[in-house]
Amino acid sequence: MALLLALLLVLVPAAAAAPPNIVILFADDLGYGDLGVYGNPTIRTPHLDRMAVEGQKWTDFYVGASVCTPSRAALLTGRLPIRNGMMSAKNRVLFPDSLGGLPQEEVTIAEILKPLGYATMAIGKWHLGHLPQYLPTRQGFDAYFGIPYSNDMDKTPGAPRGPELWKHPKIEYFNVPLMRDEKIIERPADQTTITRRYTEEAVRFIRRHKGGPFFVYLAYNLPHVPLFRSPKFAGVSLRGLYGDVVEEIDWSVGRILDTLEEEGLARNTLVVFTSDNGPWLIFDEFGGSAGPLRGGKGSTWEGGMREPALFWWPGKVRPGTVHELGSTMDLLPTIAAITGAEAPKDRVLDGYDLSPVLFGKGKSPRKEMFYWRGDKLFAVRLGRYKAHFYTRSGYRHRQETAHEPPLLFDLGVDPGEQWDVAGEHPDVIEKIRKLAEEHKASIEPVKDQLLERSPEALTSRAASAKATGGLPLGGAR
Ligand SMILES: [Ca+2]
Repeated sequence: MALLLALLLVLVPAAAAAPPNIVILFADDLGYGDLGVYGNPTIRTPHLDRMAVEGQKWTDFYVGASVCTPSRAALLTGRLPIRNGMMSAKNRVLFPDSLGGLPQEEVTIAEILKPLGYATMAIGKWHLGHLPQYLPTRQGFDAYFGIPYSNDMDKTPGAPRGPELWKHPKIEYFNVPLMRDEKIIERPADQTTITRRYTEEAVRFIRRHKGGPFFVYLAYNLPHVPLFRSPKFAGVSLRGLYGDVVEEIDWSVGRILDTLEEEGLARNTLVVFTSDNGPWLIFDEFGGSAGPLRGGKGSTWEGGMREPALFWWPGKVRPGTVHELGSTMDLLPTIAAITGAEAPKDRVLDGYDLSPVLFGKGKSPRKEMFYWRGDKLFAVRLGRYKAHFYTRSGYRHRQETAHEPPLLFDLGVDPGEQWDVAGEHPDVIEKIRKLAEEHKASIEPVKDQLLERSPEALTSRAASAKATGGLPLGGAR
């Protein structure tokens, strides 16, 4: 008995100190207004709503950029993509003919967790470089299962022209590869079953590593157009095809939460859900909704970069709605703080530790948000105010509009950015101007990773753009 007690005394503190598992669920092009708990009247998301009720729902949570590649780089590194060349004036994202990717010397969340013995897996869309040296397996992930870039890329010559392409998409229109680790295992990827298969991979990985600790980064490649869902989800949503797709993602989230509970891991696992950028509005009902926010994907209006964000960790995350500022760039420092991992100290990080807010012990250290587009700082939020130095719609318009003085919106009362109050607050504008100048001075020039593309691939791409009539799916994203 004495021996048993002594053993317990040794074992109990060790168990209490075990670092938590981390699961990041990252949707693609899901808007601020697309979940039930964020006010969507027709898309049913009971599992995500449950995450919000049992955990924290953030109302002012931002991504690092309004399109895929730079936003993903920001989440995984805790840095603005302008600092590591993952944001470019010319190309907005990486393409199948791109030669660049997230530089090897960048440190990802997976890489800070590896020294602590975490099993790490990336599932889903990567979009940080498809060449071998840029794959997840070279950035701290033990395993990978997913597509290396967007689900609308690599269009085949037989793909139809015009709206037919996204209104009635077929697997064979998009020659997107599905990879396991560093090998292509299926091409074109069967996108109708892809959300289900990502889910099964995640569930299997969690079960296999239930002894912990583990880190799962599951980046769904939907609801980015073209929209696909399993037969089981066909026609289930009042919101049409887009709603079906979001409801399948919600099902997936439910499966993952259930698995954590079934395995007794819920109380030692932080689950985060958010999206990489706002809704792709040029696709009308085939894109999502930014709810009350202005603009969408591709723009620095709130609709482009403010996202749903849910944090779930029963018994640890204090349930409630949080109106403070947060960002995907804060995930790396936050995860470092709660696991004891070491965040890199030899470079500028743009993230903050949000754990005081998650645990109900303090305020968010984040007071500002920088909205970059290409190589230009378009807007800055400081507290409740946001100043736009430049504005430009997400797609279609070729030119930006410069604003002097900048447009100023009080997001506290006007999250839809409708009423310019610059005339009433010259002091606020001066403060933001100073902050913007200091911030810009901290950015050092680096190699543009999105710039280089291979000439042969460009030729076949030009042919494919011609075949699709140069419509949005063939355009620059
Ligand atoms: Ca996206």
